[in-house]
Amino acid sequence: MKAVLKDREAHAFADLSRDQLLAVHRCMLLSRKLDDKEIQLKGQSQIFFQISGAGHEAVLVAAGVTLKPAYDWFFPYYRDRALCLQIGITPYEMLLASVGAKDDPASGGRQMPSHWGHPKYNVVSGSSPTGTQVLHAVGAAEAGVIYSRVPQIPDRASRYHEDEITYVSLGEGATSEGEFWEALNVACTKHLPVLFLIEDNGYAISVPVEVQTPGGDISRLVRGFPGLHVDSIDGTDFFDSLRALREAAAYVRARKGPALVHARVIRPYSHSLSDDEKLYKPAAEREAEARRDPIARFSEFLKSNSLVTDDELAAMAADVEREVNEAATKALAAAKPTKSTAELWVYSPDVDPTSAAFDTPARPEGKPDTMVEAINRTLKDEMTRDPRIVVFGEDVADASKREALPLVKGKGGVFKLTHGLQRLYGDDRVFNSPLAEASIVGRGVGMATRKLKPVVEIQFFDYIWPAMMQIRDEMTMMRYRSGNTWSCPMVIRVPIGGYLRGGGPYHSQSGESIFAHCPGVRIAYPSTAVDAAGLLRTAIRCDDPVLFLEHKHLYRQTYNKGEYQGKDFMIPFGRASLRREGDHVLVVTWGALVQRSLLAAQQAEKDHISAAVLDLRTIVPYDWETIASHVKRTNRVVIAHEDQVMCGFGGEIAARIAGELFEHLDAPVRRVGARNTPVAYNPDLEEAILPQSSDILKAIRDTAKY
Ligand SMILES: Cc1ncc(C[n+]2csc(CCOP(=O)(O)OP(=O)(O)O)c2C)c(N)n1
Repeated sequence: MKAVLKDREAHAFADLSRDQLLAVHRCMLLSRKLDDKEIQLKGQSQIFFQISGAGHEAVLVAAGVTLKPAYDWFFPYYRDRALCLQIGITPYEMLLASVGAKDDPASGGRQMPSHWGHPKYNVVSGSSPTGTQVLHAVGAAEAGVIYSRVPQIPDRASRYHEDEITYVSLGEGATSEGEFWEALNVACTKHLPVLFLIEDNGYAISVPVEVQTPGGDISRLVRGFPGLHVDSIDGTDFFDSLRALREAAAYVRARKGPALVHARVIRPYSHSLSDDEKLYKPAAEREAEARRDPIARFSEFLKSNSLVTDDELAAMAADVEREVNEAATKALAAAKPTKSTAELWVYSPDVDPTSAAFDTPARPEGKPDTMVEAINRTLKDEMTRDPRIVVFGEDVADASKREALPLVKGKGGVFKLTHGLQRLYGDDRVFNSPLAEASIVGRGVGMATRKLKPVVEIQFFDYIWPAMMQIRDEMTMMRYRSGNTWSCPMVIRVPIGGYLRGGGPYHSQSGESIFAHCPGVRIAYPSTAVDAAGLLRTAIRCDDPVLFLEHKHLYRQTYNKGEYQGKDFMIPFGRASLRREGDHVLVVTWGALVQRSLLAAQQAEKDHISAAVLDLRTIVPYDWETIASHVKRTNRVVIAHEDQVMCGFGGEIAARIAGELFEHLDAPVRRVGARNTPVAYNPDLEEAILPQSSDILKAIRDTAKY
């Protein structure tokens, strides 16, 4: 049959053959029927969650037709079923996710269905927080640019394409998240090849767009972003969508900058099965939406242009139905993950940072370094060794203005830890970020999924909180939720802690226990220059995300200086260091409390109490075996940390000692830590709030009395 395209927009796309147009229709139908099938299965309790892509199909198939799977990169949100079908994910694979099957390629039964992921097509695992994915997309796009600019990366040719696009989608509601604006900020500042698709169905659950967005029109708001190509379309119209996406993609492929397509769509199936839109959407509005149904519109187009008959459409629907039913039957019978596999993929199954491979010999080089010098040297040596390492954060570069660099000494971080890195490794690998912590971590996640090795800096622990969502819900969970198909090994270096005499509530915080509560991250907390170098190298070379906590007060002390132990010196994680021998009491400690514990132990000696001091060095994992072996010997234990006693990490250790070593205890486990207040500015108040040597000494004496 010859296509007779009467429709004005359709004329512009006569390059699509009849077969291609029918395939577009079939894909939309398949997407809708899969939603219907899932709804049925959920009603039968055969699956456990459903969220539909109904009403979004036209713009998504247009995106799928435009973009290139396994070439471009995809960060789709949960409505993007039609896109994922179009780029190659099969109905069976989708339904494997619905039933939580072992071989679900998106997650192995870890993540809800419709949270797409498929390594074969460069579809990076999605999470559920609205909007986090936009920063990953920016990082992934940046990774492509970095691969194109850093010729030292040996296998870079296989890792990027000169004209690749990173696609990311989100609802109009999610554009209210700060992360969306952080992403646009970076994408436009760096002219990154990102294609943002905003699927505006008018509601975020029950909240209408006018309440969400000033003027109710997101594309109007973003038109002022320099270099951003913006288009606003009816996303229920396949041809308008295809035109807009092709133009946007051409703009991005030509490296003119990022693009944003704002597509107005409909949402006929309520937000999810837990929502009933009749509660807040009047019947007339629902009827008006129904008239814009993209599938009905497209079949009308096909019929009115004599491209298909009613019988052919019915046959296509029956064929789709058959395909969906067959896939469902097969998926329902698929193997489920066994309970014994519940803990798989929290951490890398391939690289174990506690293993002997990370126990490399020390080869002392030169005079003692401070912790600052030790970290700086380690960063330099590792960046020389591995050109995939990129360093960014606030103020980490020497000077962002290239013309200034030869004229100045360089900043290199507010504490100078990254000084000289930009000069040595160039501004593609060492650069300042905007003042936006979520974007620092989120971009790192995106880069790491593409196998760069981000070593980012959060300027102060006190300001890590905007990045908490990215740390807790993204960085630490990427491997687990994707069934080990995606991972984001990266390092977040964070200056932490107080004792600054004037640091106040916002430059003195501790809080490692908060992150120890996030499965998937490793936490290192060195107290000496030598440990800082050895643990940082392990952090960089390991395959898991690492929070590397650097105590500001320890940066430039003389008591913890040490010789640089060479370019390959590593300390395995989970290996405590006995800083002082002792028979009567064991002090378990870390960070700035190590020195205070040593001083307390010296004092206790005068009372003939022999106290051992054990520096944990890493919090996750922590060295339980060594703690246990010393507790069995001393039968008395004090746990001393800078963080508040209330919910500090000492509580975890104390509970475990009480639970597993009760028979070996001759005294109650004592904890020493900060009072349950913020850290005050006035030095006397600070001293009263943070734990001092005298507090540890008192605990040692009290414990020794038993
Ligand atoms: C950070 C975060 N807050 C709240 C939620 C709960 N939630 C899930 S979807 C949703 C609405 C999203 O609306 P929109 O971005 O417009 O996308 P739509 O679902 O309408 O396609 C909300 C509030 C969430 N998942 N993540």
